[in-house]
Amino acid sequence: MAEQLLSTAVHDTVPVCYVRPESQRPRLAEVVAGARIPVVDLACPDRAAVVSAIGDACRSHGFFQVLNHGIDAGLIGEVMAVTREFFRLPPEEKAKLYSDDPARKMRLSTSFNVRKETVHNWRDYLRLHCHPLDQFVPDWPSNPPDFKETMSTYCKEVRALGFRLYEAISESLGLEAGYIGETLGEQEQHMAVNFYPPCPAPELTYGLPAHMDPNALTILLMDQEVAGLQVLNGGKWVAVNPQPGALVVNLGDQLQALSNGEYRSVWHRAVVNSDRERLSVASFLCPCNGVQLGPAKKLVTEETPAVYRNYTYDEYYKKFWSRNLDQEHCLELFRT
Ligand SMILES: O=C(O)CCC(=O)C(=O)O
Repeated sequence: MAEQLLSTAVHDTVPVCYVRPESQRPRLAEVVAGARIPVVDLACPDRAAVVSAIGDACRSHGFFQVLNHGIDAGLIGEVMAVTREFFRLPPEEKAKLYSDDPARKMRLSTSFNVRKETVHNWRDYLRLHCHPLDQFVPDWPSNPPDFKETMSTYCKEVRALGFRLYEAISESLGLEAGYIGETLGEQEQHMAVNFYPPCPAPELTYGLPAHMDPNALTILLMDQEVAGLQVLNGGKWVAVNPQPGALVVNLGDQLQALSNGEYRSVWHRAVVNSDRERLSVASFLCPCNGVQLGPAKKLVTEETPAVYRNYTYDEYYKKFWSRNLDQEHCLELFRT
C-alpha cells in the first residue's frame, strides 16, 4: 500500500515495525569516522598504476571511489535535482507508481521487501531497469518532466564507466582486458534511486541493513552533503565520507566468484540521521540471466582450486530475493 511510503509524511516517532532488536542496532557511536576508503584517479596517465590501485582496493576493501570518471559534474547535479524533485511529488502522484512486488521492473517502493521482512527499513526507493533503455524508459516516471531524459543520459554514461572499470579489474586479475565484459554477456542494468527521510531515532533502525550486492559491479552516486554509507572493514564499520566529484564503486558477489575469492564483495549498509534527508543513486551492472558464472578458468589452479561452483545468474538472483537482505552471505551457498 502506498501509505507505507515514508516520503509522503513527516515522522515524529519511529513506528515499532522499524525498530531493530537491541542486538541488531547500528551502534553509531562505534563507527570509524575519519577513515578514507581508497580513491583512484582514473585520469592518471600511468595506466599500470591505475590498474594496480584498483586491484589493491578490490582485494582490501571491495570498495573504492573514482575521481575524473568522465561523467560530467553538471549531469550529476541534474540527476540529484530531478531525484529530489521526484520524492517531493504529492502523495497521490507517487501512489500511482507504488508496488511492493519485487518482480516489477519499474516500481516505487519502500524498505527492501515489505512482503517478506519482519522489520522495515527507513528508505523509499524507485527501482528502474535500464537496459536496453528504449525498452524500459517509456514506463519510467514522466513527472518531473525532465526525469526520463536526465536519468537516461546518466544511465548510458554510468554503463560506459562500468565497462571501463571491468577492463581495469580484468587486467588487475591478470586476465585479458575484455574478459569480464565478455564473460558476463550483454548485461542488464538496474538502478535504485534511494531516498532516506530524516528519522527521529536513527539509533533504532537502518536505511538499509548490512548486505552484499548480488550483481557484478555497483556504481553509487552519493549525496555530497549528507553521509550515510558505511562499509565493513577489518571487523569495524567505517563511514564513507562523500568526496567532492567522486563516485563510489563496489564489487558485487559475481566478481568475488569470478576472481575465485581473491576480490571481495563486502558488507555495507546505509544509516539514517535525524536532521536531513539523504539521497543516493545506485547503478547495478548484472550478468545476463543464462550466463554461466563462477571462477575464471585461468584463476583456478592446483594451488588455488575453485572456491565456488558454476551456476547461472538466474539461479543466484532468485536465491538472493527469496531471503532477507541481511541474512548470511548468499554466495556461501554456492561454495564448492
Ligand atoms: O545509500 C547508500 O549509500 C547505499 C545504497 C545501497 O547499498 C544499495 O542501494 O544497495
